[in-house]
Amino acid sequence: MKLWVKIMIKSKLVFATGNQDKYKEVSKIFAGTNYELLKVTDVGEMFEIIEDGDTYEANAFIKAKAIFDKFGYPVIADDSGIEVEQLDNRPGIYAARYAGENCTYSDNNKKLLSELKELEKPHKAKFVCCALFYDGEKLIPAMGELKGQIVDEPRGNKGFGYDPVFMPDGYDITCAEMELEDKNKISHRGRAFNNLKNLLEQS
Ligand code: ITT
Repeated sequence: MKLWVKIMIKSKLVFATGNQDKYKEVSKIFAGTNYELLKVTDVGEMFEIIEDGDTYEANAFIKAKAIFDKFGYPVIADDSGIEVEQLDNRPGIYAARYAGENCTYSDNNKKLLSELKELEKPHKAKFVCCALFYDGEKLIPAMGELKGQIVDEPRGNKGFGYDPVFMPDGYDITCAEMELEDKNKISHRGRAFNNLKNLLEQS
């Protein structure tokens, strides 16, 4: 009797990010697919990439192209941010360095809470993410959003960035109080990369 063994050859895909928290989230989404998700440091040395685009998609493409041009692997990248209605959608694409160069996540959260302190509640906000695939020829973007509000005090120690101050609509916990798998099911990044994964499977 012949034993047929199905060998699945995975395609390598480099995630063009220096953010290990994002890598953790997205590697869960690509687990069990035909893609082997690599870190930049698996193929070379990470270098500084100037994100000077004026949209999420433009910045995601800048990161993807920089890593593709340097290492030659097919790439995924994301650019994400948080938009607060009462702040005219700030910090938006500038979320990472909202409290200044070299600021910490905690500095950003403190600045955000202090800006909202005197304003009426709820402080409606949304996380936005553009995920994108690029292989030198094909460019596939996919968007995801998560609506919610900014709470008064940081809560929870899971996740990263603005997670401790963001409570999704329909929940009474912040994203930093959720397990990673649960955040991935509803988050801007989870939605964007699940959309992207489906588009890749169809392409
Ligand atoms: P890379 O550019 O290397 O991917 P980054 O952290 O600089 O990493 P962005 O330019 O996309 O990433 O900046 C997004 C910032 O928005 C990020 O640093 C966080 O402060 C915030 N952010 C994005 N997604 C978030 C999430 O899921 N939870 C909490 N904060 C998030």
